[in-house]
Amino acid sequence: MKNKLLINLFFGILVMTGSAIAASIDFYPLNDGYYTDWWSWGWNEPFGIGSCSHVTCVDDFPVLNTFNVVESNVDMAKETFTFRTTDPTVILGNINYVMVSYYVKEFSPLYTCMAPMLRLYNSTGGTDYFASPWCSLTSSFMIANQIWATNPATGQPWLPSELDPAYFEAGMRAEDFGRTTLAGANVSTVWLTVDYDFP
Ligand SMILES: [Ca+2]
Ligand SMILES: [Ca+2]
Repeated sequence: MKNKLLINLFFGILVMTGSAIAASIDFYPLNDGYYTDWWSWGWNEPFGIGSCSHVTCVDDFPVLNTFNVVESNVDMAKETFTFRTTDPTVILGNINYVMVSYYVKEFSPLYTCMAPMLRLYNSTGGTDYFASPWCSLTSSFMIANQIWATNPATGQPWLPSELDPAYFEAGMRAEDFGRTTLAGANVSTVWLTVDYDFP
């Protein structure tokens, strides 16, 4: 409700000025998705009690946290998550892009390659979509971003309803790339940023 009130205030200002303002909203992991091929490693937060589950290994906030991870060096191993939508109706205007961000490093110096992926659902089931793999991961954690400017299932701009946890999962696949580097990565955090314009 607070967000809606803020949006309404902004909307009022925009009507007066007649110009659009870009805004963004972040979404954090909610649950394990369809794929849990990677393995979870590390303690739970905040006090190191118990081991993290897949989703609790990557839902950390602040996002630059290396307390726990999911990792794999198995070629074609997939891992996906659903994301918490604060309230999709706060997105009133056109979505410019959906960006999936990862706090990621290599699995080991020989295993440095993963591809961002989405799993999207419609009435007939789920389909996987892959971006070009990243094969230059290093021993240091870094933020890496994958922008999906349109929904790959439709080729059209994203709609807020398509980001609902029932329809949208994002994650990654360990994969070899031309066999010059081997599949493998270590991911500590995954999150979404939705960039949109107020109408
Ligand atoms: Ca966590
Ligand atoms: Ca983590």
